[in-house]
Amino acid sequence: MYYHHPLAWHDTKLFQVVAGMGGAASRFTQRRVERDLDNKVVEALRERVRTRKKTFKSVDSITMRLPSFKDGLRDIRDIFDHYDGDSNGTIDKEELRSCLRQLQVQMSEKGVDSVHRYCDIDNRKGIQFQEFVVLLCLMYLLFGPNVTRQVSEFESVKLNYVFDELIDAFLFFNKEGGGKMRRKDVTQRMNETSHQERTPSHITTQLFKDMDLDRNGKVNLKEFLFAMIRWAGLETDEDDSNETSP
Ligand SMILES: [Ca+2]
Ligand SMILES: [Ca+2]
Ligand SMILES: [Ca+2]
Repeated sequence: MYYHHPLAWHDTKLFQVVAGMGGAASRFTQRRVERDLDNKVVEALRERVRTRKKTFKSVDSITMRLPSFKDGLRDIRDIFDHYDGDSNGTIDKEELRSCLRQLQVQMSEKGVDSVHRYCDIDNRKGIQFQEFVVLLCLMYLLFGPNVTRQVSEFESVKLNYVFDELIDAFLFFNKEGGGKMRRKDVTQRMNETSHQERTPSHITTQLFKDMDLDRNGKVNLKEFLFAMIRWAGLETDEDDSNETSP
């Protein structure tokens, strides 16, 4: 037997296990945050399916709206710039906190952190402009039209209309509002309304891949919105197309 100095315990197996738990715990928290917000979104989507008339009848009718999405969403640039206090092109947690406070979204500190993490979709840390658009649209879905009050009344009406259409575009593919679009939903919807020939499967496959950012075989609303915003061509000066994943 030899004496173990307490400080030497960081060499032990147990220490490695305990230290490793930090990472596991944060991954666990991340998954829980993701799931909690996904569930809230699904609740709101289902409510919407129950209470609203359908907006879109075909994929074409959605595609045709892309230019007007772009036009409508441009106004968000001003909101983004306003809350990006240090003008570094990224909304950090502190900036998001003050943003949501001013948009009168009632949320705990933890809630804000969750939303910040949830909407950090790409590989650049923090919330960049396109992610901010997704974030506002989700807040609109969860907290109602007051979220856009910061812009002028006219712009706010316009913006809410665009958000409604974007969410309804998702519901075109996700009819029940279950929150998870699968590849077969895309294939099915793209072919049932097309007057032309079937869309080749490699195209629908690629389309789905472009949307399914975490590659889990399902596209949720935030992934869908992020894709729509990119397709609408809503980019910032410093954003360019090379940031999309290969
Ligand atoms: Ca900033
Ligand atoms: Ca980001
Ligand atoms: Ca996914």
